[in-house]
Amino acid sequence: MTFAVPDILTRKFDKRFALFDADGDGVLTKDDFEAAAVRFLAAFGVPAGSAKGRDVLAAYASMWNALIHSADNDSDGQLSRAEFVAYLAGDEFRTNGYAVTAGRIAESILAVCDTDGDGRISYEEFATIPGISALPDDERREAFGRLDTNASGHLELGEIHAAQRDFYNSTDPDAPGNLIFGRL
Ligand SMILES: [Ca+2]
Ligand SMILES: [Ca+2]
Ligand SMILES: [Ca+2]
Repeated sequence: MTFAVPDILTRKFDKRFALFDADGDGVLTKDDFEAAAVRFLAAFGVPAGSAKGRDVLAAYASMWNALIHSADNDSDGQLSRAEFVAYLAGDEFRTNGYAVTAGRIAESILAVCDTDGDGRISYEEFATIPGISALPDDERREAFGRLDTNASGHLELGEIHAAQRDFYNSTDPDAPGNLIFGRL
């Protein structure tokens, strides 16, 4: 399969790849996804064995299983950057893959990040997310402000889904969700 992946998508998927590649060895493995889930839970003090913790671990495991099943073109049990980018840019992910992978993660993430239980994500809750916590404050505030499309001062579930969908699907360079992991 050869097709040109739009540059904007390549930049976003490269960024996502680097965030998933917990041990930085340039390939994604099952261990990277487990480590990402564990790191995320630890940032919010959620035990891995709790109901919320198990949901998050299951969501990351499900994303890994979908990726390795669909994207591992050379069947070596791990994902190269090229395999990862080609799958995320391809038709299968865009039509079916998103809901069961990134979409599911969005829902379990809200459950964990919403530490005060008001059903939405405050800036402080947002700033605790690994990957986002490492951004400079001005970049993080810009991202939060753009993602809060109804200017309520919080991110609601609809905004989180929209942000994730923008990030994975949109080729619009000004889509707010492009900034979910910081500037491109
Ligand atoms: Ca592979
Ligand atoms: Ca909250
Ligand atoms: Ca909002």
